[in-house]
Amino acid sequence: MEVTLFGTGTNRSARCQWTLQEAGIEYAAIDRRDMTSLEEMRRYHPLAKIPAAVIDGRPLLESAAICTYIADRVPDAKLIAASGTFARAEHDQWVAFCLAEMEAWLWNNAVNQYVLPEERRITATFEQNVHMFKRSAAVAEAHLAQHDYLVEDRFTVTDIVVGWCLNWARRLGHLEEFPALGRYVQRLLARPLCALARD
Ligand SMILES: N[C@@H](CCC(=O)N[C@@H](CS)C(=O)NCC(=O)O)C(=O)O
Repeated sequence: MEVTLFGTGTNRSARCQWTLQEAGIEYAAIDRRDMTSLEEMRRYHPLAKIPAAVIDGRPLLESAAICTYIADRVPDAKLIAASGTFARAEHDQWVAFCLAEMEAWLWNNAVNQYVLPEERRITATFEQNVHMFKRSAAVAEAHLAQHDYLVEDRFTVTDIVVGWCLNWARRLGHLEEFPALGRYVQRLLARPLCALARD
């Protein structure tokens, strides 16, 4: 499997770096200054975002899709349940829940704090976004108060995808009222190959 990953560091490309490491796949990592404003990046991601990957010659975008595909391609690494199993449906559930019901709210705040040029930013929904994030985080909190990991009670790629988002929330100070999520993120950070930001 030949993989080129665009994006390094602790941004969302960390999900892909971590999955590749857990799967034991060597890969080429590409990073340049201001990469997301490079026109050339649109060859790999139409919005010039990171991460983007080229896997066996074909471009693939969206961190969760890249991670899921890598996990599927390396079954011996046991990072994901087989397609068609209920555990696989739970993976899809948590990934969709993470991206749509948790990460989107945090991203909206980021977009209006430092991604968009100042004249396009809207600050009126900051508090509401945090409220909506926390409403969903309570769902993950209830699950992780009973389980160490999200699916099959073992570490999987689902934890890599969701863990990145929850670690971002921790760094923003949004996990204080969620002790199980705090413990979960620490459990992930303690893993030797973890690529999440520690600060
Ligand atoms: N849903 C995408 C989000 C990708 C994304 O927004 N990446 C950020 C870095 S973490 C980025 O490229 N931001 C630059 C921009 O939005 O212009 C994924 O999970 O891959």
